[in-house]
Amino acid sequence: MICCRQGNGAAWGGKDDAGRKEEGRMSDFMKKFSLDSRIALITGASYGIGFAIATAYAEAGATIVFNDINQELVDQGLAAYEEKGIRAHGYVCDVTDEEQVQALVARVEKEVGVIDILVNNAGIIKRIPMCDMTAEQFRQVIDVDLNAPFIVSKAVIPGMIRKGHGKIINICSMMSELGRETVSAYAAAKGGLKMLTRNIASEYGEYNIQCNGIGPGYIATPQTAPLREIQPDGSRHPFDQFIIAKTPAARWGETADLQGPAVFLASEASDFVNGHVLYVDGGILAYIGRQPQ
Ligand code: NAP
Ligand code: GCO
Repeated sequence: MICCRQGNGAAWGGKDDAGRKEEGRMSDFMKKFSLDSRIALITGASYGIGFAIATAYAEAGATIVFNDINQELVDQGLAAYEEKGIRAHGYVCDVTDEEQVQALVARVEKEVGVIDILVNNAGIIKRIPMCDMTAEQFRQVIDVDLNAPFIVSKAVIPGMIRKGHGKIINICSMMSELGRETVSAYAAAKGGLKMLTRNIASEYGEYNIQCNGIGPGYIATPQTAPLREIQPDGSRHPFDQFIIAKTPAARWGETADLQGPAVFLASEASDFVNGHVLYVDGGILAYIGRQPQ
């Protein structure tokens, strides 16, 4: 089978030995981006970014396993996946509870199979001025956004080692690099998550496990809805306008913007990418910001 690089993109489709393009066949090169026969656990994926990543993984051939914090959300998620023609496996599990996580992974390995891909997506944020924040509130954010990725990664790595490969993707943030008012706990957690990503990459790379991060910019999900509320006078939220000015793409991200990067980092195409945080931010981190008109 010949794979040639022509301007018409023929390199992406297979050609038979007679040089005829075989319609619909995926070239050997493109198979590197396939997730066929892979089992992917995406935490907190009943909706939002996790749901979008999971649907992309299903499209790429993976079996989808997700958890959420209560049965109602899991059922909501199962229905949402079914609406997209995806038969997902949903489980109730609080990712901050090590016993629940260990039990979840054992049950998934028994009912579905050993996990090949983990996306540590579940997360919370509390927007409170630091000096008004209680230590308990700070701890709650660290618990979900940093301790939980440690707990879940620790639970799935042994299976990945047995299998001889694994992909761990931590959902970081602009706050892995930048601070801002009222998000001290979240920034501390996401900064720590960047370094946990690098450490997992360092410690388990020899087992053919790659651990990378995705750093979304400002994405339109329930988590950022308060920052985009239309004001009583019908104007856009000041923060909404601020983000538009800080983003070269001059728009909020959509969860769909994260799907391609997430598939890449979960596929064999990224087997030599390890310990990297891929920022999917429309250029925010590169940009000083649009000057006021
Ligand atoms: P979201 O809409 O708030 O969804 C977060 C999901 O995590 C929800 O399903 C939530 O369930 C679940 N979750 C929270 N705590 C949990 C726990 N202890 N155990 C299990 N599940 C739990 O957030 P999102 O915007 O999709 O964000 C997803 C991830 O991307 C988060 O890590 C967030 O920090 C990160 N991120 C978001 C943005 C953005 O602009 N949206 C940008 C950068 C990074 P509940 O409904 O019960 O809370
Ligand atoms: C905030 C936002 C951000 C985004 C995201 C940016 O209040 O600043 O919620 O933290 O969620 O993390 O990458």
